[in-house]
Amino acid sequence: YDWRFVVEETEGQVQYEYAQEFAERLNEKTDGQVNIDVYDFGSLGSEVDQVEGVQQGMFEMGIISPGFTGGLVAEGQVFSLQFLFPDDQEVTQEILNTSEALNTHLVELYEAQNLKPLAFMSEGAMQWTGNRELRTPEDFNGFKMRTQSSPLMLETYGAYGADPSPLSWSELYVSLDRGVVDGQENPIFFIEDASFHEVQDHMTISNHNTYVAMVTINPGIYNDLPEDIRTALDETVEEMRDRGFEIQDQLNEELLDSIVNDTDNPTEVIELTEEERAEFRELQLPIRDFFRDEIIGDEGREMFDLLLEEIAEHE
Ligand code: 6CS
Repeated sequence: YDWRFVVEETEGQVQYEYAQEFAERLNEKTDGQVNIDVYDFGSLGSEVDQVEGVQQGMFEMGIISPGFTGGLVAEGQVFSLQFLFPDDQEVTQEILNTSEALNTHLVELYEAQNLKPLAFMSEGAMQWTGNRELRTPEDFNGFKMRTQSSPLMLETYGAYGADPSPLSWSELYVSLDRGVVDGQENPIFFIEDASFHEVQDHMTISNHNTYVAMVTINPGIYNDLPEDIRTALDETVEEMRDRGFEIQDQLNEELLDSIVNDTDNPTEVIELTEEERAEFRELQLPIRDFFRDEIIGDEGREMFDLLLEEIAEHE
């Protein structure tokens, strides 16, 4: 088997490092029967093109951010709801690993669109960067916020009075530099590695959401695998759960230091207090109802209600 595994990130970033290690482990487990080439972001089109590539089987595997599938599987936008998962990243990863709502119900909704999520992984807590200080919801008034292509983000950022616009990350650095957009959200490792801090003067440690990505495979490819290969693949997915967590944890920690110590590109870093975070959280609560009542269907509601229960059990 010669597979193409496409990721939305480049060397040194979480998805790429995850995919490389996944490829090595699966190759070893199958005595060389499965050879995976990892394709980093850029050469194969936008994030949305990559989603289509996995759906069509042009790429056997891909790491996909649900934020780029908002038009395809409305329920996947659950990951754009801010302040939904616990702040503790380990607890959140535990929910992502074990949730029946996600690993059974949401997976089925994706499978109906010819994408099979094998795992949901945290790439870390998300932070805001901006060309001005972002400390209160009012600071977002009229703020041109870059988002992924998830229609629900119009609501989540609209709740702060911001003006969200979807962009591929390939265009983000230039857009921030030229003021086409005023700011963006991402985990710290990505802000540093994509050098957004060079063109943004402020970073807010808001931990307003967890960046979740899905490790996916084309369902036709998966279903046609002989049992021994499929078992090896499933085992690799299990082994990589902890590794994925470790990779993001280490990168997020190391690269925060690089942002703080980059004297050539000074960035004012502020950390929100719990009181300040509560103001944002309050404004996001009605968006959950909007998502539940207006965006998703009956199957989606079953998934979402179960997920809320699972989260409550972990809190
Ligand atoms: O902001 C984005 O769109 C990108 N952020 C991450 C952490 N990974 C890939 C994604 O395209």
